[in-house]
Amino acid sequence: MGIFEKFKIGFKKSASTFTSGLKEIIIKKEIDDKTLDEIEDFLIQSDVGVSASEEIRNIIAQKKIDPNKSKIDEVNSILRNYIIDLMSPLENENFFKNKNDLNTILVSGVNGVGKTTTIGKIGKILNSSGNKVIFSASDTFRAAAIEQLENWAKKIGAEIIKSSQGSDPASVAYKAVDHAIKNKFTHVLIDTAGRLQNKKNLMEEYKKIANVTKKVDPNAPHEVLLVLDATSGQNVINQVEEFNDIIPITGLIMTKLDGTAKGGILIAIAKKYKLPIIALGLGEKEDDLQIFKAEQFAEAFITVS
Ligand SMILES: Nc1nc2c(ncn2[C@@H]2O[C@H](COP(=O)(O)OP(=O)(O)O)[C@@H](O)[C@H]2O)c(=O)[nH]1
Ligand SMILES: [Mg+2]
Repeated sequence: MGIFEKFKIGFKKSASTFTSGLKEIIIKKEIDDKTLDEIEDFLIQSDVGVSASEEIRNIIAQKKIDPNKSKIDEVNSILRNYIIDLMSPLENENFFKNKNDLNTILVSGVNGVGKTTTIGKIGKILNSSGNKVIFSASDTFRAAAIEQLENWAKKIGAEIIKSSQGSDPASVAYKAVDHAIKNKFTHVLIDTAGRLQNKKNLMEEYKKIANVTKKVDPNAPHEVLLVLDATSGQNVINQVEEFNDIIPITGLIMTKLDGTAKGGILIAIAKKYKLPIIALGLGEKEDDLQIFKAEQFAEAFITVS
C-alpha cells in the first residue's frame, strides 16, 4: 500500500463524514442563498472555522456553477483548491532534509497529545535517511515517560540522554545538546512533560529548557514544535495561542487524525495562524507519520472512495 492510500484510509473518518455531509446538502438543490447558508453552517460544524467557512461560501457564491457539470464535483473542486492555496505555503520540506549542523528540536504540547510517540516517528524518518539522531528525555515527571522514550530510541536506533525521575528537565536537555554538538549529531529531539498551559510554574520550566539549550548553541532551539491532538476539537486553538506566547512555535504536528471525524480543525488553524505544518499522525506505530503535503491533505479530505 502506498503512503497516500494509507493516509486516505487513516483519514477516512473525517473525509467520509465531511464529503457525505456536503453531498447531502448540495444534491438536487439549486445553489441559492439558503443552500450557501447551509454549506457555510456545515463547514463551521466540521471545525473548518468561521473565517475559512465564510470565505469558501463567498467563493462558491461568486463562481458560476456549470450546469453541465455535477454540482458536487464543482463544489468539491472549489474546496480542494481553497485548501491547497491556503495550506501549500505551510509545507516545510526543509524539515526532513538532511542536515550537516545540529538541529535542536523542542517538542511541546499538553499531556497525552502524542509528543513522545511523534518524537519516535520523526526520529525514525530522520535516522533512516542518514541523519544522526539523539533524544533528550526531558519529561522527567514520570519514570514511565522516560522508559517510553527509551523504547522508542531502541526501536529506531537513536541515542538517548536521560536522568532519573524527578531530575531537572533543563539539565537533561543541556547534557543532550552538549553531547550532540561534541559528537556531531544532526538532530536532538527534546521530549517535554505535558504541561497544562495554565500552570505558570510548569510553563516557566519549559522556557528554562529552551534557554538552557542556547547556552550550548545560541541558535537553539532551531525548531519549536507544538503537537496537537485532533480529537481535542476546538481546545487546540487555545493551545496554539498559549504555547506560542511562551516561545514562538515554528511548526505544528497534528496527531490522531486516524481516530476522529474532526480533521477540519487543521484548516481552521492554518487560516488563523499560518504556522508551518510539519507532519500528521495517523496511528500509534512507527511508520504512522505522514509528512505534511497540502495537496494530499486536500485530496484525502475531499474525496472518499
Ligand atoms: N491513534 C493514534 N494514537 C496516537 C497517535 N499519536 C499518539 N498516539 C497515542 O496517544 C497516546 C499518548 O501518546 P504519548 O506519545 O505518550 O503522548 P504525550 O503525553 O504527549 O507524550 C499513546 O497511547 C499513543 O500511542 C496517532 O497519531 N494516532
Ligand atoms: Mg510523553
